[in-house]
Amino acid sequence: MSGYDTSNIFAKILRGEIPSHRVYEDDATVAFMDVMPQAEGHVLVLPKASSRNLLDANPATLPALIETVQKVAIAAKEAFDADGVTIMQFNEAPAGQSVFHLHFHVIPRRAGVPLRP
Ligand code: IU
Repeated sequence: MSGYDTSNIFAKILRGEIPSHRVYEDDATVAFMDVMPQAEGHVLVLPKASSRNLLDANPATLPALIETVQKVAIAAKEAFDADGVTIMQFNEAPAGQSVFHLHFHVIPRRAGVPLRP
């Protein structure tokens, strides 16, 4: 598979066709709560630019994206009184990607609490 399908669920969220709980937004990026959180405070960070995943992203869009990942990670760690933050990102279905608009998972972690599957 390759290419960008504009009917993916995150494209619909970005267009405002489906609601989301947005926690951050700027000109280039958006962050919203994951609907099936693997731990309390699980946030997804996306570029507004249409990229299937990291492998096909325009490199020029990446500095803003990683800056938002860092901002959200710091804020989520504080907000959820976490001990650390797991950041994950998957590329193509065999690697675990299920929604084909580039996104980073930002997951606050507490000592001794495993991720939910
Ligand atoms: P993945 O990296 O593509 O595997 O992750 C997709 C994530 O999108 C996953 O954690 C889902 O719980 C999440 N998600 C969502 O937040 N809202 C939705 O409507 C759908 C998936 I579909």
